[in-house]
Amino acid sequence: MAADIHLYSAATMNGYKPIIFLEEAGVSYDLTPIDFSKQEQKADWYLELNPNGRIPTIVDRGNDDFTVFESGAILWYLAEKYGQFLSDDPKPRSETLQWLMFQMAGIGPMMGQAMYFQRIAAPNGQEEPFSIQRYVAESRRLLEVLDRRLQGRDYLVGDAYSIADIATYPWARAYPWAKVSVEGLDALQAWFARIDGRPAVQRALQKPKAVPAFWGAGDDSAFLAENAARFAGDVKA
Ligand SMILES: N[C@@H](CCC(=O)N[C@@H](CS)C(=O)NCC(=O)O)C(=O)O
Repeated sequence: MAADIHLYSAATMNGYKPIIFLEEAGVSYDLTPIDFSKQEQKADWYLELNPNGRIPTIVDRGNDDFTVFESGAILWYLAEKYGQFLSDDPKPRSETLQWLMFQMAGIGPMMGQAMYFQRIAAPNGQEEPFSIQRYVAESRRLLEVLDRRLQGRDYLVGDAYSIADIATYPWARAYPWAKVSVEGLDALQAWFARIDGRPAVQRALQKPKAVPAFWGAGDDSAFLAENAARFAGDVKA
């Protein structure tokens, strides 16, 4: 029998989030990797599932093929479906959703732009120091907010690992890829180590493929070239 959840994803910060959830929850799922080099995320069949033409997306075969896009909404949906990683108690539930929104509206977009201007624009001949400075400084500020929140706490909402941690970890942990310093952010670094140590997270980060360069490991030159080439069309002549 097919698994309920059919996930369309790729090896990116947003793409890893539902994979981490599903590995942590220990439920079976089917994963279809979306190949950006073939622009599969813009294909008509995919746009029927995700009008934004981006990953990730889930289809819940166990719920009339109900489709969910936007990684934060996907985590929320999965948390409710499987009754995991989101408290039923109104206050911790609201706190979890607050930190989930903080990731979706802050950490993700800002670190994403820090990555874009340093890892994609610059190698394509568009060095923009003003943009780099803006997004790196804002990313660092947001990581300091996380660090303050994590002082005296194991996870973003008290002692319980939640969808707020699952959403935030891939972005914040990719600070080497975004070239944002975490120096002096001891509580944040301890939280990284705590989540790095979760076997489900390590399994998830191998799917659909491992990208050691995100986490500051391994030689990133091949990945950097491949990634920059994918966006070369963004550069105006
Ligand atoms: N807010 C969306 C962002 C999704 C997103 O930006 N996905 C990227 C990968 S991390 C993507 O699909 N990029 C391909 C493209 O832009 O065509 C979410 O959280 O799901």
